[in-house]
Amino acid sequence: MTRLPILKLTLASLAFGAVQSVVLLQFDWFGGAAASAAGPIDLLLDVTIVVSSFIFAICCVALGYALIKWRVKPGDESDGLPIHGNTRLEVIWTVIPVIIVVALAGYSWAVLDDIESKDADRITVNVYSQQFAWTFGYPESGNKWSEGELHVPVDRQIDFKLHAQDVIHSFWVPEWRIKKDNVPGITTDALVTPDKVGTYQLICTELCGAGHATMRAKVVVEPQADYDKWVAGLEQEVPGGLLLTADQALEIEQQLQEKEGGIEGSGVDET
Ligand SMILES: [Cu+2]
Repeated sequence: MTRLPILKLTLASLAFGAVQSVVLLQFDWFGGAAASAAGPIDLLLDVTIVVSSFIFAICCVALGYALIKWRVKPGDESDGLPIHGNTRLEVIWTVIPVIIVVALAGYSWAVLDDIESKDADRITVNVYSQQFAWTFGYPESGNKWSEGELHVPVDRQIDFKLHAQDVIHSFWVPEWRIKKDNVPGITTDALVTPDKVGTYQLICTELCGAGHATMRAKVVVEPQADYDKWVAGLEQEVPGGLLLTADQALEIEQQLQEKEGGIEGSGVDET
């Protein structure tokens, strides 16, 4: 049996992996960054790209070497070797990927734990989503609300409480990186600390119906003083119906019907 040129294969894999990493890291995968979570998340992605590049390189070099080295000779009609298995090889190619996956999972966990830690001075903003519009409630400012336009102060952690009035929607401002589903019947949280003043777009990223592509809202990140002034200028309070989840609204409607109509309201037999 021929011995493998381990040194050459290793060098080829390292070279291929390094070139691929350098090429892939040139792309601006996520675009502009405007929240404190963007740095750690982008670094995590870069590390994953580099690790994946070297794994891909090892596979390609091994496959390429085997294809060239053990290519069948012209006229060779014989069978291949009756190889049954190789326990040592199988242990190695199980243990190494497990170590890599566990390490990356641990790193991801640490990043998530870091970006989801709550600041003491965070503010809460309610996000209401429905086909096909976004509205926002500011519970710490007299429960005022704005339609289609979200304002938040810069360098302050915002605890977005996400609500859905009809179907599942998803809250995503690309520059903030965080993306979270709005689910009917429950309230989900997204913690974001915007760190750059500017105007961004909130995009629904859950296919929610015919108008999904148009389901966007303007996001304005501004200094605290400007934010305070803007919220103070809002006139309307959050309408009662929006404060309810779709299930709660349905329950109340049913209760009202039962009170009003007796038998016809409840429909089902009551014996
Ligand atoms: Cu939507």
